[in-house]
Amino acid sequence: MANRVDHEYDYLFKIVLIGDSGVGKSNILSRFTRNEFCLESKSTIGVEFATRTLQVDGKTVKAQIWDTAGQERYRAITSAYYRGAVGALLVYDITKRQTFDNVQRWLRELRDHADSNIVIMMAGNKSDLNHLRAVADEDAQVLAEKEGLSFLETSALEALNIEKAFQTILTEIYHIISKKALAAQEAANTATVPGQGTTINVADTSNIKGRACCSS
Ligand SMILES: Nc1nc2c(ncn2[C@@H]2O[C@H](COP(=O)(O)OP(=O)(O)OP(=O)(O)O)[C@@H](O)[C@H]2O)c(=O)[nH]1
Ligand SMILES: [Mg+2]
Repeated sequence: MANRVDHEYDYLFKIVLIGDSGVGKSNILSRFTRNEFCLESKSTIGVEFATRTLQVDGKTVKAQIWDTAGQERYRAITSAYYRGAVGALLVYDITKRQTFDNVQRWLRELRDHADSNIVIMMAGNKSDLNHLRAVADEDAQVLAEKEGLSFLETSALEALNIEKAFQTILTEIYHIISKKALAAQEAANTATVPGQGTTINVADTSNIKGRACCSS
């Protein structure tokens, strides 16, 4: 319809994929957005993004997921990549210890470039390769707890926990956003002097609906 003005979604959330080269970021993205997996995928060059719309707590949420190369020399300008992101999926490969050791480096990068309220989920990918495991599930649990991250082991190949990882991030973001809107509404209500004039609701959540949502 030409004159249709309403959006097809209630919220648009930008999520970034980060982690070392080869951990499976691009395959996690293609599994989640197109239900595709490629055994011989090439390293990402520059930035790509894909979207998927899904239901979160009864709201229609469009997830816009950004993907770039883990390798420094192929990466796009960092600040632009993180700008406006409200969630991050930090991926390591359970068969490569180095990619787990580098999680701290990626957390530092998030701290330097992303919003301080960004929701972070750590994903130990390639859980189908359990026989080649180099990172114990418990080690990751400990790190996740210490750093205050959510954590799941995933397999893009077997489509294991991919949905759950994104659902968890999106739900957490949505809860933060709706709590903020509620707090703003309460503040606006208490600021009104009783019996004088009309209460104007300045916390109308329609302001954030259908727009890239920034958590600041
Ligand atoms: N067994 C297994 N292999 C996987 C899985 N996910 C990705 N791979 C493989 O790991 C390799 C690298 O995957 P990519 O998705 O290209 O990795 P990436 O993190 O995007 O790498 P860069 O773009 O270089 O940063 C490919 O050969 C994939 O087929 C998984 O869950 N299980
Ligand atoms: Mg890639």
